[in-house]
Amino acid sequence: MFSKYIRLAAVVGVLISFLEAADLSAKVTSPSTPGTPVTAITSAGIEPEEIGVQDYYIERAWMRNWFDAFQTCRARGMHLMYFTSVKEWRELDEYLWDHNIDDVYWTSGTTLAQNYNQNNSRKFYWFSNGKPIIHNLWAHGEPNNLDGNENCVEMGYKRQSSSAHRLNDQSCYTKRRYICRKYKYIDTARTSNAKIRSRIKRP
Ligand SMILES: [Ca+2]
Repeated sequence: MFSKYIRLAAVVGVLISFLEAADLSAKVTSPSTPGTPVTAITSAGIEPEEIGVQDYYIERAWMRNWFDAFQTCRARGMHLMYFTSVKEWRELDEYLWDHNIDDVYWTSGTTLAQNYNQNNSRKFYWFSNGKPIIHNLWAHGEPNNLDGNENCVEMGYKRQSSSAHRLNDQSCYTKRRYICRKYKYIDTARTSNAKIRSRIKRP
């Protein structure tokens, strides 16, 4: 009689072991979500700063490669930095110095979509608005395509007390801080020049 119970217990034990093994196997072989889970980047807590007549977000903490910086700005409803005039560049340049937050920042300038591997015909564009970089904002001796690998545009690499944050071509995988630009509609017919001037910081 007892041997019958012992055999029954043994069978139950084997069955439990089998189920545990099957469960473990299921955990190991269950399909995982492709890619690495990431925390969504949102505009929450992001406060753009008004500089001149534009709004910018100046990243003070995180450093990212150019692609990551571009994507992060878009995720926040903004665009990686671009300039439409020398005046815009100068206003931002002065703001960074005046607020002691100057660093090296990614802009959306790039030659990746052009003949970037041909040094004698390299053309740079603002990737955020598709316009060519026509203003001479380059630092002295730049763009120099060092090691044939500098296809993205940063500002501030050779910064000095004057003409601080000029442009430099840099490897797109270098990690930098970055500046996002928030599209701001300006009704020029309604906004007087006096009002614009009053909002532009003067040294
Ligand atoms: Ca360079």
